[in-house]
Amino acid sequence: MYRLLLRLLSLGVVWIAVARGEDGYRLWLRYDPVTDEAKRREYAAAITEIVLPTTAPTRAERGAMRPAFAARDELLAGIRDLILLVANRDIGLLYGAFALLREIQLHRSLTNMNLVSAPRIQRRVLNHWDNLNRIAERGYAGQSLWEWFQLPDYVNPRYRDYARACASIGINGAVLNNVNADALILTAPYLQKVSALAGVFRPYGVRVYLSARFSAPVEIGGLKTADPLDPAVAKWWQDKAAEIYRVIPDFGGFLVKANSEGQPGPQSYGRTHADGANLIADALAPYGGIVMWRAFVYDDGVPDDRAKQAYNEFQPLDGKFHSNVIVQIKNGPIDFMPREPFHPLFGAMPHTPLALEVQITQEYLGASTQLAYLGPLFKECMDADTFRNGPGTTVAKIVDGSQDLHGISAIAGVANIGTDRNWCGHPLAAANWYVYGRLAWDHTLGADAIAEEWVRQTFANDPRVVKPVTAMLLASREAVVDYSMPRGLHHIMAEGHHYGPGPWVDGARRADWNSVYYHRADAIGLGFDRTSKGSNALAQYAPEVARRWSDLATCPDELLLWFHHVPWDYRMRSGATLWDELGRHYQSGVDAVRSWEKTWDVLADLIDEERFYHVQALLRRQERDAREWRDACLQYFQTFSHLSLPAGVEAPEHPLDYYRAHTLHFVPGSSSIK
Ligand code: BDP
Repeated sequence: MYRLLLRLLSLGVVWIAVARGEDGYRLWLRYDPVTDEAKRREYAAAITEIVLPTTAPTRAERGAMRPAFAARDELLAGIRDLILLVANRDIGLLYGAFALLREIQLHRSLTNMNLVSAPRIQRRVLNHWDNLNRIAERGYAGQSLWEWFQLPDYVNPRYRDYARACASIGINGAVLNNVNADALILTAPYLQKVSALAGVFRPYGVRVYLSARFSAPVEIGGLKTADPLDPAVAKWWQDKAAEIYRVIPDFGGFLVKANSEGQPGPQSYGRTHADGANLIADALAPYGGIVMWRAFVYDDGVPDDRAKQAYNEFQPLDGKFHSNVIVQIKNGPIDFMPREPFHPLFGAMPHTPLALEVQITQEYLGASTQLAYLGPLFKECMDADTFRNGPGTTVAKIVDGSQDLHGISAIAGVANIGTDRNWCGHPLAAANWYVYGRLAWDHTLGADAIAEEWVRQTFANDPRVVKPVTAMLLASREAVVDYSMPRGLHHIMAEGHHYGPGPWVDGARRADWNSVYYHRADAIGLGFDRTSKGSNALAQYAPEVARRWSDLATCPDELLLWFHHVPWDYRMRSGATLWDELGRHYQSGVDAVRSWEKTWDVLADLIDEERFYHVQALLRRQERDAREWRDACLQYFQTFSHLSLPAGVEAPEHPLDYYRAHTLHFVPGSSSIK
């Protein structure tokens, strides 16, 4: 049986704790010396010896070892007190080692420890929206980590630290390039570069995947067509797969964005998404690779509610995908808004494995300039009940495969990582990378417990730090919703870069790129009617869900304006009118940020100077940004409601015209040159 006591050193897990400034580089893996004397003694007693695996597990033992790892404090043969780390695969030992290190960093007792754990979702993947020119689309933490020009000659040691951080929270896959893909990544020189990265990641159990451009056979293959039913096209993908697996034997597969926002796809040839996905999946099948085919589509030609379009295109294809295709669906039906209802496709494709895609990078939640801990957002979707097979058919159960027992399961998080020294830009934004990984491993964990874990490991175990910082994290997502898009409002941000308010946006080329399309403010009220009297998007949900959300009396307040066009004087559950309640939410979002500024200031002596100052400055900026959202949106909506600002809402700093004219330049994450 594989047994070991802290094979950590041989796995290269332990970072030597060198005294240096706290610049955030070490993330949650700081491994600072334990200073508490009693704890030191206990750990020293527990961790004394390294026992390497000697014999392979017997079949019976393997059968008993379903979990990825187990760590136990045990009296072995009555002689020695040992911590045993047991796993059914080598990588499980690494996961177990990291779990043990987490326990130590959290200052938990190792006596009588009995940790047993297994991932619920098989493929726990980061999606890097990184372009080959190193601009990361919607990336707010510097450039792309991948130095394509220098690879494969120079392999930056940072890649290893990236892989370690991923492995420490169970992430086991990385799509290296943007979903708006450049076919160049599939050419031989780039595959050499990808292979070098794969070589660094391999010991950490992180497999590489690539975004494939559907028209690659034309662009780099010299074919006249990329028609999925053309035999020459099929042959091209087969040859390409063979070439890839020659250099990257454990290649994970392809992620494909097709017929969406101008990307090529099978529909360009009159074929379906299934035809396209199956073509590529068949090429990968002999090697065990998979295709993650995105359902993020909305068609300019169909004058229907954008929230309905993915369902319209994909639901009829249920059961038509080959077994190594997984359909990757964003958490909500529009686009990573601060709050969305769960995507209706999760409850509508029982014969197809479905992956959940969440956005770790904060495209619509203040980029890496504002604090927004996304654990509660991820959990909201995972725990949502689709009612597909009666109550309890949650999105998480569909995604982890326990509901339908598909062969593959996957989850994808759009990464927020870049070349910034602290990896994620905002010193508190790495919490989102962390919570994504932890929930991908086990979605039953609480967003609150994970936030606390992260704070303890990233800052300190001192309760004077842990309590207030955890509380800030936990309140942050809702505060961002409040000051930007409360009560179900969505897609009212500035155009292009998406930073800050833009409820007035109405000149974009496509109707559904305009804010006015989504909020529908008029003299009567506010909100998008998606009931049977409106777009009827609600019909895409199970009857239990549709009934609840269709009825104003049972629709949750926080989704009200997503599903209903509501009069300004409508009485909300609170007793306030819609207009007054809207005002209160905008104000309370601002107030929340102000309260964090105070909380943070108290921590001056408890947090290192570098990170203290950085967060302090960003909170100041966030307060200003929150006020801008409030003042811009309320004054804009006031032009429809003709009501005075609700009591308790501060007077705006500037008139509406000021905000409409306020232009930001060079916003990170945006490819625009202005
Ligand atoms: C939107 C982003 C855009 C992405 C697109 C996608 O604005 O940059 O390309 O999603 O997910 O949120 O494909």
